[in-house]
Amino acid sequence: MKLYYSPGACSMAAHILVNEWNIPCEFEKVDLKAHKTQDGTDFYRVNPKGYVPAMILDDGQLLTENIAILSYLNDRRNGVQGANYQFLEWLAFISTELHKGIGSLFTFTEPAVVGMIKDKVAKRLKIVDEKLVGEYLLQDEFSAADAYLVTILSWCRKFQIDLKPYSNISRYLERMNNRPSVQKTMKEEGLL
Ligand SMILES: N[C@@H](CCC(=O)N[C@@H](CS)C(=O)NCC(=O)O)C(=O)O
Repeated sequence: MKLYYSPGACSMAAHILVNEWNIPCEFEKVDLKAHKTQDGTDFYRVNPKGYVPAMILDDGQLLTENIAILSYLNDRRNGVQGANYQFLEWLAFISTELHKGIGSLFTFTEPAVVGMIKDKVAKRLKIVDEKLVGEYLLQDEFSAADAYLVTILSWCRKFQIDLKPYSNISRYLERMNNRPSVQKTMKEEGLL
């Protein structure tokens, strides 16, 4: 297992847990400005999201998002591996990056700030677009992560965030918006 961290950044929580519970783990420091790891590797090649924490699990799989990584370490310590960490990873990403990102446009209206928020949101939407190759976010089934993503993406129109450049997201949203449960919900909430 290997933890990519930056000194004092939010990756420190995972670092503390690894030390607290003596979990075997290697560490590699990341320069977040240059997006390079200690050995000069382009960090985007390790984690396309470009941020820490990022953890390479023993089976070589990449796990990102504090909530997913901290849950993984907690479960590992308690000997109860088996949660769906990819599911947690999606929920955490939607919550911390998209919900908090797009949602902040309800509060901030100053054009320069709005511009900065939208630039960051655009990077996050690109990540979603690249990963959204199947019908749903996870495997072959509609999940809570889809319900969350559809809800947050529904705010894009209000804030003039054009989703057309993201072809996978656009197709996904059309499929999701046509689902009976989504239609029923929007009718019940007076949105249709
Ligand atoms: N959604 C991520 C956010 C992680 C995050 O914000 N990491 C910061 C350090 S505290 C970072 O690496 N920022 C650099 C960047 O985004 O390029 C999580 O909850 O783990």
